[in-house]
Amino acid sequence: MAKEVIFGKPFETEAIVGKVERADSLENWQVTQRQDKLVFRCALNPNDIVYGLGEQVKGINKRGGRYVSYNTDNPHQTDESLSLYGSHNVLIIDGDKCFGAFFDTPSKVLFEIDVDNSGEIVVTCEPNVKVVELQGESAYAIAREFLSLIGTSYIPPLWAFGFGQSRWGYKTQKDFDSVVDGYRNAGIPLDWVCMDIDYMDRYIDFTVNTKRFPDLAAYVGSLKAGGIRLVPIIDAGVKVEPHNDTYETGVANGYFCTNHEGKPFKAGVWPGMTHFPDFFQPAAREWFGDEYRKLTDMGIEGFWNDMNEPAIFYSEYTILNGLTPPPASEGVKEPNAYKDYRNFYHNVNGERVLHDKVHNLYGALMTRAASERLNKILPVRFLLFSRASYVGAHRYGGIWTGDNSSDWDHLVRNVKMMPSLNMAGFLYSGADTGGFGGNCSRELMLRWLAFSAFTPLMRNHSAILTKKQECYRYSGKEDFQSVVSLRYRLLPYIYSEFVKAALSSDMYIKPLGFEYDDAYSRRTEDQLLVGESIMIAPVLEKDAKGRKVWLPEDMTEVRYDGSGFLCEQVSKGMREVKVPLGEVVFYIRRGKCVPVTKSAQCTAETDLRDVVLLGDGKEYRQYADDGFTKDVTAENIVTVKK
Ligand code: MIG
Repeated sequence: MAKEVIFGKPFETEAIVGKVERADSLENWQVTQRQDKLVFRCALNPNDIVYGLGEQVKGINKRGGRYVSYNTDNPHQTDESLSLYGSHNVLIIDGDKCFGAFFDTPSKVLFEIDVDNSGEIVVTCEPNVKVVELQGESAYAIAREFLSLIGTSYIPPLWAFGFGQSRWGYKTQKDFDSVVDGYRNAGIPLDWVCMDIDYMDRYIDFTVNTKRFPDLAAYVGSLKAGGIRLVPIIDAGVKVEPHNDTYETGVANGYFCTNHEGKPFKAGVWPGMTHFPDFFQPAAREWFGDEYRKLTDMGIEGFWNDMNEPAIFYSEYTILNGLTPPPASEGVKEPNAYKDYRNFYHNVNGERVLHDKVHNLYGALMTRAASERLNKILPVRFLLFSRASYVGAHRYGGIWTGDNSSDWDHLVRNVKMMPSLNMAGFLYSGADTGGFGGNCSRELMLRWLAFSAFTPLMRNHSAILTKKQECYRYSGKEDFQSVVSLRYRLLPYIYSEFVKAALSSDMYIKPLGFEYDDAYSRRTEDQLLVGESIMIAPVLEKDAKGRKVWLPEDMTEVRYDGSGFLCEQVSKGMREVKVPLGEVVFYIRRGKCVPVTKSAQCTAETDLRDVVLLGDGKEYRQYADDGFTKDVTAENIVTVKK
């Protein structure tokens, strides 16, 4: 059983919900005190692989890197980035001996993992921390133990496994109509469209700009009838403005974070000056969560929570000190927002707690606020994903990986990050397909879609002022029909594998090394296992006609070209594969099956039970329900035979 050792008085994050034994000292780590910090060290063998850290850069094996858990609005992700939007402090060391550890603290943590070939892991954090030591025979076993300790994943409705289109810059009902029509006319499937900040009245949460949407409820209804759902964004900051109902109620009840004087803290974000809801107060969570009702009352069934690190553009402090607000890019030692994280407080059971000390939990608690309330408000499952997160937030919603770029490097990072996110619990996750910043070429979009077709969250999203990247805008729509329709044909598999992983505390996307122990599989970072049957080897290079694929065993190679599945038995070993744009090649593991259904324009038209099994297995355990019911149980898993 996992053991926990308590140092000082750690903040209760509720990340761990399973049973853990209390111990006096750590088995695998040496602990020293340096000034006011604790330092944990463990030696590495040259061949050890270090897995973990969830939403972080540099690949699956974390050796040779420095990583800081401190949720950051970072629109310039590179392999040198120290912090992204989430903090997932779990490490799994895979070598002669396998062991893992979770450093449970919502304040800043520095991980130095074999930096400059130091041969050791050094973890530095505040003296108040709960360290959970994980045991198991293999890295995979340890990952599963961790998943069972942090609780069952959030499970979205079936439509959230459909394709989503998003762009910062859609403003009016007409803009949304043209997106929906664009997809429908091009015959490219689509299930949902995100509403970014411009649907609101001057960026005020829970309002709708009625000039742009004269009757949102009616509009939501008419789109839903055509199999399309709208998914509005909610930002963390609430505009300071008399008569803004959310603001008034928040102030009257003391639901906002406070400054040094005990007054509501002010920070500048999209709406201008805002207050941040104090999600650490249960009553504030209930109140804010209930605000979502203003939109669910109009038929909305999904949301994305943004800016909840929380992102800060400027504040009274930065203005007073003449600081201009640079983004959290590299080269900038410390984003200005970091200074403000030491300027406001939470009310935790009547005690004033400096935000900096609990920073990494803020976004997670926003997601929890929304999720717990939506669960009460809605009779059906909802879509919810967040930008900022901490371990445990996967019980309440999914995450997307923030502001990436239309760059091949970013596609590679997306691929490598997925298994780490799964290890940290975030099964429902994905990146902005095609890239948020920058201009996405046709080739990059097709390759990226071919990868995202396998990630639970599949959303095309881009930033304002970049080249428009809706699939129907590119030439040669057949290629886009093909790649996106693959997703719909695979829905019985993707949905089943997701639910099975959630119900059994398992990963949905895994590194090859979790199933195969040959030297090559253990080092491969550009191929992944998706569910129990599929191995993918996405094309990740510009101008590539295909790629080299490592087959750790004999498998079925499946080629999809938009019309049908071409299956071929291929042998263990290295293989050169041609993958034209518009085609997708994937592999089915030996003795396994993949159920596929007919193509559809949306999940409402998908029949999960009308399947054909591919692969050389004999049967498949399929999860199938109506896609909405909240009662997701293993009883809905049936065996489908060939
Ligand atoms: O300061 O709402 O990551 O997905 O489109 C930018 C506008 C605010 C950041 C999110 C992005 C979203 C954008 N937001």
